[in-house]
Amino acid sequence: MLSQQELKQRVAAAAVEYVLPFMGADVVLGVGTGSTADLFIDALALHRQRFKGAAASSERSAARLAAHGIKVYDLNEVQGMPVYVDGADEMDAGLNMIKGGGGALTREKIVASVAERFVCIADESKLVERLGAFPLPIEVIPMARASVARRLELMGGRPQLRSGFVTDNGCQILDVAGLRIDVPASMEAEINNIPGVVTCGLFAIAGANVALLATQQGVRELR
Ligand code: ABF
Repeated sequence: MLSQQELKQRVAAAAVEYVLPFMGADVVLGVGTGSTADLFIDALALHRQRFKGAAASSERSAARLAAHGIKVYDLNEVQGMPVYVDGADEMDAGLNMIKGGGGALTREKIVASVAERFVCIADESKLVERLGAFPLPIEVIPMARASVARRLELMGGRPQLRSGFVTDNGCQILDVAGLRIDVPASMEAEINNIPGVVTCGLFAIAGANVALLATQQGVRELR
């Protein structure tokens, strides 16, 4: 029986294999945030001579990349990337995701938006029938925290401030339990429109293009 850590290690290695053909001297790779993304960064480092550098979705990932000698680019210096590799907190069969457990959802969504394809790497525990068991992270402008929370309660949610946490962008996060997410893209659009919301942790309007899922029987590729 493989542990969750071993499953994450296997999917991180599989992600490097997946990315190899996209590498090149002028290629910048998009890199996500989280414990699985950390293992991907560690595995990617062995191939750092094969690509130009990386754009990171958090200061945490930027530091890890730099520590491996991988050049980290400001996204403003990057016109395009063939691939963005990142984890998720939940994913459904349509490759819609809930992300943001690590608090990096805004930069994750930004960097992902610049890449041609989003490769989600996860262990099998992340695949769910319907999104929402994991409280939905929403990054908010601090002055709008209470007003956004009231709107989310009207939607059936139970918002909780992630206490003592400030994002890389100087904002705060509401973790919202209890939302009934029947159509992820519709709810993402609705929440995006609440004044004061910076980023909704639903990645459905633009979900993953490919998912590599580590299972006890090996790594599955979902499209
Ligand atoms: C990141 O991956 C975050 O959005 C999310 O919180 C995190 C969870 O993945 P892991 O289980 O790998 O830490 O993209």
